[in-house]
Amino acid sequence: MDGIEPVAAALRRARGVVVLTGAGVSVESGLRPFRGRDGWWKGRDPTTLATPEAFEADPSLVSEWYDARRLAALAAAPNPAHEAIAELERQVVGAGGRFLLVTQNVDGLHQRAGSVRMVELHGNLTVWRDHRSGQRVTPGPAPFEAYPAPGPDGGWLRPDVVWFGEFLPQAALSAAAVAVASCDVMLVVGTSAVVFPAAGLVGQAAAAAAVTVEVNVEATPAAVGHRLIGPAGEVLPRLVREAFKADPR
Ligand code: BV8
Repeated sequence: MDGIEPVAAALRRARGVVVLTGAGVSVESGLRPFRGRDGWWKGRDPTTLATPEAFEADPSLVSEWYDARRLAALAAAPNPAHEAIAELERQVVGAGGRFLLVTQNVDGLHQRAGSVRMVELHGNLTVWRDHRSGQRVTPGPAPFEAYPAPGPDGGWLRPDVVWFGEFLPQAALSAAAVAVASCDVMLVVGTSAVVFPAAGLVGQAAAAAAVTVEVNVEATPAAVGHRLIGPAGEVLPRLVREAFKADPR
């Protein structure tokens, strides 16, 4: 693949690496992307469902959609892209460098692949909360018996994710901004780069003179210095092998 060597060399030299991921990194695990027809569910566009207004208007439909995604995530397995990112973390940290994975994904697959130094900007599907009290619960592996499911404090259960118009968890966003401000390389993997403030991190990395690299099956609006076009499950293992001559587990 053309262009992989300069990126591998930059990773080898890097003292600080940030990886920003989106739904595309989980496509090869069989999970749907968020945008495009592949992401639609029962004829509905996800961007019209991932809002507090949609939940208030139709709590049954929105919670059924999220429960289907929760069960799909639990049934899915990390793919070579997730594993390569976990290996990259081990290589960078093992060489005394700083590493942070910043994911927009809510499926928990990065953690299951072994990523440790990471933040979830948009929450996590496997945790739900009472929409009135905020009391969190972790539902079992079976589907909810009713939609919306009753919460522990009399409200409806909603997924513990960040909907459009809701604020991101401040600690996660701050950790991401700090890591980006001092990174040498930022990989932008499997994201359409249109959702803020996550997408804004790419410009912040470029402003910090980092080498910015997109890994995607197509070019996106992300203003990066390098583009490695191809499925993340193929590109990332090759990139990590090339950079560290190590085989991701
Ligand atoms: C907020 C919930 C303060 C969980 C999601 C500044 C400018 C403009 C707009 C705004 C701004 N600030 C705030 C906004 C508004 C809004 C926003 O950004 N709107 C956009 C659409 C214009 N942002 C917010 O509301 C955020 N909150 O800022 O609070 C505030 C409050 C009130 C008023 C103003 C400000 C909250 C954002 C979070 C929203 N919640 N999801 C869930 O259901 O999952 S975001 C949603 O999009 C998903 O979580 C997803 O993570 C995220 C990004 O999508 P992607 O991950 O990129 O996925 P997508 O399908 O789009 O793309 C997949 C990519 O993978 C594609 O490029 C594809 O080519 C590629 N691909 C496919 N296969 C592969 C692959 N790549 C590699 N390998 C493959 N095999």
